[in-house]
Amino acid sequence: MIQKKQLSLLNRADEACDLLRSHINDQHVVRIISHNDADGLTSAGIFANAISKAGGRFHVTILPRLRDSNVKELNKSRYKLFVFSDMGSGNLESISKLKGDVIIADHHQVPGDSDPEIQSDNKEIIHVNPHIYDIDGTKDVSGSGLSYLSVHELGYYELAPLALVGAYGDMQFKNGPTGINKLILDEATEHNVMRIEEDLKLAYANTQPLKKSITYTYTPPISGLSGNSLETEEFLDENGINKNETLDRITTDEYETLKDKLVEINPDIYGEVYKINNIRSELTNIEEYSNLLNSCGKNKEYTAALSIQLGRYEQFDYAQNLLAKYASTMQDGVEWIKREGSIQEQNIQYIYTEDKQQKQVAAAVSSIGIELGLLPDKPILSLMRMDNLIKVSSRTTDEMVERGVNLDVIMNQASANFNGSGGGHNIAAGATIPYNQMDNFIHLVDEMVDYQLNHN
Ligand SMILES: [Mn+2]
Repeated sequence: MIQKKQLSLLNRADEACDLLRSHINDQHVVRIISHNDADGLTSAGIFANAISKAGGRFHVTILPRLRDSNVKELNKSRYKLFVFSDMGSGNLESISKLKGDVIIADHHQVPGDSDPEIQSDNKEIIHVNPHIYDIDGTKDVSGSGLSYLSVHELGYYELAPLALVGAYGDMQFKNGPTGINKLILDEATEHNVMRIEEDLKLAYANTQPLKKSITYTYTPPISGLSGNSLETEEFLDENGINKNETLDRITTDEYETLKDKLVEINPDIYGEVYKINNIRSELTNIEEYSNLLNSCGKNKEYTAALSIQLGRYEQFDYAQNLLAKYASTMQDGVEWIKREGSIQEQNIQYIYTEDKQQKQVAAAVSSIGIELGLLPDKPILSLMRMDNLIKVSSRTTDEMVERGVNLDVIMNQASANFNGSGGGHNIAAGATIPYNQMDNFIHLVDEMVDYQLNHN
């Protein structure tokens, strides 16, 4: 059943598709600007695929963050259509000054002081954002989902999996797909481009041997094994399971034993898994595909990330190596959290690093630390030093959001207080602040969380 507000969003996305189609027909090169995480990369991948399938041309730029200066820079080029995906809703003012039509497919919250229904006299701006229609952009649809909706009328159902790969990357699948994500999944299974299977939810199931795959599985956590390589090897040996094979290569007996033993530890480890049909085995699992793109993004290998999505695999082995490295960096990060924990304030906690490897995974391991019970269940800041700036990534849990915590608001307001900038989602948001204001920032965030918890 499609709800009325969902229908309004779908209609807005159809307007975006009409605009896109008219520019493709006029043979304009479409300028795509997207985010550097798995969601942003699949957003760009969806637009790029759809445009090339429709016979058009595109030019993609991937950015870690969209600044007004990036938008201004775009005005120097003579593109007739700009597409901002997984970003843009925070830069409506500067985007409205672009000399060309615009599609924004973004699920980030629109800052309170700007009008989401932005219009311009001499061009079209189509803003496809779930928050305009009171749809939860944190859980129910991602940037890639909105990008998929924005090319939906063209009928390329084979792009639906990318929408779910992106949603997974933005951690929207914790309790299975909901809202628009569920609509997209249903459509994907109807058109046979995806299937739902009951399986073990192990990370890297198709590419890493079980001894690593189990160690690297953090969601859902496997108590005693997640993040523990020695214990995982012992566990597999004791149960007579080949630790050097991937999950899809062990015998049926081994699989059944493994399933029984893991379900004893955490029943959530077995359940619905969403798989892509007609694709090379390494990309079958949306989780693994998402991790692959994410590790390309972390290493600024945007061309590899895009060409894989376009079905060109020249850089595939290279990307797989990045993924394996990323997985082991994550594991080192979990060890780091186990060893050092976090620093406690009244209402929040934080970790701080200047190390290049740790910076890559700080935000992710801060969430994993809470999930594995290594850290308390308070909002967490990962503070990463970049010369005289601090890059902040904040994460919290569904429970804290229900109790009133909104990290989007906090990162936006607290950073503005120190001449920084920030924003994102209620459950996860980021900011950049001057290094010499770090302590003040931490204290302000601590007070703001206290306020949100007690005034909601
Ligand atoms: Mn996103």
